[in-house]
Order: sequence, then C-alpha cells, then structure tokens
Amino acid sequence: MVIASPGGARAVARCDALGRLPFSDIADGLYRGYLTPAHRAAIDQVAAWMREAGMDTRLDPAVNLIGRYEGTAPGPPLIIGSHLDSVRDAGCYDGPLGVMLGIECVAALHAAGRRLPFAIEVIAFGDEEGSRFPAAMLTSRALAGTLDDVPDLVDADGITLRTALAGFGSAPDRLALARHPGAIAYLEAHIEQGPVLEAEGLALGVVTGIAAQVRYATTVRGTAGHAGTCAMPLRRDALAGAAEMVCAIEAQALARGGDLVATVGRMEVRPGAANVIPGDVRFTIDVRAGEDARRDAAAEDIIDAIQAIADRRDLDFDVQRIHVLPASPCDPYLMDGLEEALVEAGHPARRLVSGAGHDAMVMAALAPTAMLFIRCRDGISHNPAEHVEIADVAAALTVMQRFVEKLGECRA
Ligand code: HGY
Ligand code: MN
Ligand code: MN
Repeated sequence: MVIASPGGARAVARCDALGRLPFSDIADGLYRGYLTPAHRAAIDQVAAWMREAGMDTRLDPAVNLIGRYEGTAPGPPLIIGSHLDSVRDAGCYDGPLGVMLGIECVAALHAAGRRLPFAIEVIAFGDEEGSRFPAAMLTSRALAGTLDDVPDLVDADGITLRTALAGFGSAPDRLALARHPGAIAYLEAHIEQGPVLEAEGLALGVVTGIAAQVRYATTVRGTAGHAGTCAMPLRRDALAGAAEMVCAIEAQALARGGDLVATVGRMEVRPGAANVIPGDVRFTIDVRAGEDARRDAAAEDIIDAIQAIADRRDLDFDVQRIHVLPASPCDPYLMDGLEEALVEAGHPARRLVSGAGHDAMVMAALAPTAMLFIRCRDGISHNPAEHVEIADVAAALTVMQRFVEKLGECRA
C-alpha cells in the first residue's frame, strides 16, 4: 500500500489504514491482538513500509518487528518504537503513531542519502496492552531482558500463548532469545491520552516519567440460585458483592486524590442468566500512582476493603497479582535534549508525567528513555474517537528529527 505524502500526513494516513481490515481482528472497529491474523497482516504491511524507508527488517523471537537503518559507525543503535497491538474497540493512534513516526525519521534520512554515526532501529512491539493474554508489555519485556518467566497464558478462546507463538514460528522458551544487546537511547512518541496539552493549547510535551502500575485478577464466589425462589436474606450473591467492591475501590481512589487512580475494567458474571443469582464473578483491578510506595499503599487498602466486604457477605474471595511495573523516570539528559529540540522548533517547553503505561517504562532497563507526547482531541484514547491533528504529528516529527540529529552531533 503506497501512501504518498511524506511526514506527518503519511504517518497519520498509515495509522488510519491500519485501523481497518485486514489489520483489525474485528469487522466493525479496531482490535489488533498479539499474534492474531490482524497482527500478522500489520507486521507484513509495516515491514514493507520500513523497507521502503531503507531499513532491513526482521521479527525477533517475541514477534517484535524490528527495522534497522545502519549508521556510519559500529555500536549500539538508537531505538525508536511503540506498539502495534491495541485494546478492544481501540483508536488508531495509540501505539502505531510512534512506530510510523520512527519510520518517517528514517525515511527522511534515507531520502537524503544520509546516515548517522549510529544505526537506528524502529521497533513495533507486539504486545503492550495485554488485551489478548492476561499479561502486558510481554514483548518489550522479552526484548529488554526483564521477562523472568513466561507464564502459561491462555486467551479468552482457550488458545495458549504457546500455540499462538507456534503460529509465528516461535515458542515460549525462545522469548529469552529476544533480549536486545543494548541501545544508546530509546525514544517513543505517543499521543498523550489525556487532556493536559489540549487544555494548555500545546501540541507537544516532554514526558518526565511514567506512573507505577499494578493489576489484579479477582474472583468472588457465592452460591448460584433460583432468582424466583431464593429469599434475599439467604442469598450469597457474588455480583451484588462484586458491585459493592467496585464502589469501594472507586471510593478508596477518590479519597486519596492526586494522581492515584484505580479502575475495574473487565468483569465476567457467571452463569450470566437473567433468572439465576450469580455464583461466580471475576474482575480486574488496575491501580496506578506516580510513585511505587503510593501505588502499593493504595492497593493494600483496596484489597483489605474488598476482603472485608466478602467476609461480611459470606463470599469466597481470591485475588491474584497479574502485572506490576515500577514508576519509570525518563532520562534527564535525554529530556533536556528533547526539550531543546522542542523549543528550537518553536514550541513552549512543557514537561508532564504519563499516567498511561508505555513500552518506554520497560525499555528503561535496556537504555535511557525519552518520550514525546502529542496532543489528542479531548484527551480521548482507548476509544474509536481517538484523534490527532496532522499538524501536531508533523510538528512531532520535526522535533524527533532535531533530537536524533543532536544525538548524532554528540556522537560524531
Ligand atoms: O494501560 C496502559 O496504560 C497502556 O495503554 N497499556
Ligand atoms: Mn500505548
Ligand atoms: Mn494503550
């Protein structure tokens, strides 16, 4: 697929193109899961765009797509990346925009016949969202070498990670081979997914760090029963209990205020019939804060609060931690360089924290990181209404190109 106009417009157009079949696993809207047919189609298309920009391409054992543009000298590359997978019912820009902007940075060098004193690798991570298997940042953790053990994951259709990897010629025990030898820096451009830049009339901002996050899988068990014959005082209604728990989780986060957030994003009710008292409810809890200690304190209080509800209602309760990532500060030197590039390109300096998680928080184990935020309309994300302006994306590309040139000047 050839999309003509270079730069910001082409990056946006390519994200839009990836938002439709065959690059989505659903016909109406966008969902691109890790190791799905849509992921395969997206890899093939993005790899073609990478080769068009002068890169060699490969898939690593974790099924990250890596495009490489050689430099004039040997040594570790600059990595520019983001993720190709999406949440369910997603917008087009969360993830792919950072990959497309990385490709545009290389395409401009290639078009000018130029190479920098270091190679540039553009990486399209396969699984940042964790929307297919219950573990997030799986493939950037494999690449950064922080995936300690590969859990036996199964998706909602009962397909195992092992089976899904086999479809791409890999296997769980090969994920460790995805470990990257190292990079001089990791740069990720991403939509802000929040309202700050738009509220201040800014197109771009430099990210100072990424909030700590922890995620739990919770099971509440009561007694399924006949909705018509079981008297209210005798019930062990798992859904009524879970509903009280969800409100308690919200209350705990509201009481703390600040950047502490807690979310129940997914709930399954069983058996799920209108005339049966629910006996089994499973839901997720996602807790985030700017620092690990505040995240942990809030999570502990939340679990205590919902355990007390289970006890009072005579419900069985189980909670498993399924994902945890520490807060990840961006590199001060790289932040300064990115801010210089921002100001030289005519934008006010603005630094802000990211409440959203990003592969950058994992890549910090491999290299110093920098993130550039791009304004998005109404701060909306994880939603088909996600929208960016081409002018803002073009501005981001200019800043990224200046930043990359600065790195080149430092290493010349
Ligand atoms: O959940 C997050 O913050 C990211 O979008 N995966
Ligand atoms: Mn993202
Ligand atoms: Mn996301």
